[in-house]
Amino acid sequence: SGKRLRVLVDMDGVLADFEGGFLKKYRAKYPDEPFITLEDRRGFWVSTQYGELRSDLCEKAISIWQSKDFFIELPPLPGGVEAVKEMAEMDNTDVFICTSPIKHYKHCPFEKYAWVEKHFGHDFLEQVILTRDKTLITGDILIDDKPDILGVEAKPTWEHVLFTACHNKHCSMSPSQRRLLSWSDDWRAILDSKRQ
Ligand code: UMP
Repeated sequence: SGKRLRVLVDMDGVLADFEGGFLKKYRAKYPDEPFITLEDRRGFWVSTQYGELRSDLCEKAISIWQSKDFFIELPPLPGGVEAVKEMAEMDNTDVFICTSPIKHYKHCPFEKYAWVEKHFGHDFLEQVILTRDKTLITGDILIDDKPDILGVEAKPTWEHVLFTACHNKHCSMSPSQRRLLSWSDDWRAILDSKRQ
């Protein structure tokens, strides 16, 4: 009690189904090329694993998320939008969507704002943080599916709660690190544990 809780929520792989959206559009554009099922995904970087499958598939994978309408058409992950809306309505709680745009900026940053407007409404654009370095952003919790979140700040203020995704479910973790298995998992208990 006393102090407000600041929750940072990642977008791709946490609120928006980047992996599912990628695989569907990759298979539609390259029906005769090999692909990696979600069950076989390992490592955060899709492009790296496709490049290991066959070197030219790295750039074919990248072409998918650089295309117009990729980010805006990502389906929401189950329960995510509802959970963030509920969080935002909680007393003494500030929620921000904290997401890293790709450097091919023609469509991605625009479509990330458009996705938030589509699923949360125009007013929620106030809560969007686009940054390539999440260690610079202060908060109590960062819910993110990327196992290693690094940047110029060696000691970020937030506790990283790893959101389980197809690419990280086999990752070993330090005993102190916590996971959120899905939006059906007890995210309210994780927030409450930080309120003291
Ligand atoms: N991304 C890549 N290459 C990949 C996988 C994802 O560039 O192989 C992009 C998509 C997102 C960003 O814009 O990286 C990940 O952002 P965060 O989930 O870390 O916010």
